[in-house]
Amino acid sequence: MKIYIDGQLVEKEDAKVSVFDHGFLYGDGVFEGIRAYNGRVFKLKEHVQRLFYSAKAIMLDIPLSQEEMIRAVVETCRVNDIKDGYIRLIVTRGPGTLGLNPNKCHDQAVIIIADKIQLYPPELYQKGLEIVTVPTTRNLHSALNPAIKSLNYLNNILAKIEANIAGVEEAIMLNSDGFVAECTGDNLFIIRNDTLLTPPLYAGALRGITRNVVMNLAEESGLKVFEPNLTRYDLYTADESFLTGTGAEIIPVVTIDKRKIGTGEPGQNTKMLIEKYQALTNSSGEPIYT
Ligand code: PXG
Repeated sequence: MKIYIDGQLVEKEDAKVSVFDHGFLYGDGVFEGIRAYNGRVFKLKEHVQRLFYSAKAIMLDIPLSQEEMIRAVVETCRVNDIKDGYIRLIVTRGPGTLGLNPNKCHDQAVIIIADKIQLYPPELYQKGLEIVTVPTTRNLHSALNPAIKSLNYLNNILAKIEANIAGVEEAIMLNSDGFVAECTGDNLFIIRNDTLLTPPLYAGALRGITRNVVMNLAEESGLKVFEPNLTRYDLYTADESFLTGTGAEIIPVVTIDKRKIGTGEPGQNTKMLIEKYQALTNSSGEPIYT
């Protein structure tokens, strides 16, 4: 496997960052998780744009243009013979001193890993997920805005630990007002009648790229789409629920805090959206091989 690091494609064993890198010392950096389907990188432009927005928010200069980053991702996929894969894009503040002052860092590291995709077990998609709300609330947007996809994921990891302790795979995080924000690595949706609902971004959700695609697919399919504040009561009384994310794609949710959602089986609209999403991922994206 070849890793892109600072403009070079090097063997995995040689792809190393300094222990003084502030990405390692402080989680000072940004990242993206992207997927390739059928020889194409899905929504690459959108992911690269979000990476640059995350970087801008933390005043991190990325030493490439967005177009150069797109070309670097495609090239990294090509040399690794990726047809279906998972791409991790990382930009760190670079090596500095032990103090947290970012001005001491001058050499941002740009890393691109293009690996085989590790799919979730297919049973999860057929049976649906059981998830719970957890005590750890989502970061305040006035503190570390959840829109920034930073290397500091401890907020989400704490919630994931709480989900694991509760014996489930994923956690619903509320914000400090008690409204639903998102899950640890996925956005959350519910369906009631012919309406698709997901929390507004300011409730503390990442501007998910899958979230956006699904909202468009839903509208095209005649569902109404709204982004109101959602309470746990709204979740418990929904007809259907699912999560969206680059890794998970669209995964049905069948219980929340032990309350059955709808019939307790993946819903019809959810299944319809899964089909449409699969059709789209298999037929669009930035070509790796021309
Ligand atoms: N919320 C959070 C906190 C995320 O980290 C999403 C929502 C969904 O966003 P996208 O743009 O992917 O639809 C994410 C993305 C992993 C992994 O390894 C997690 C994500 C992406 C890729 C891999 O768990 N989360």
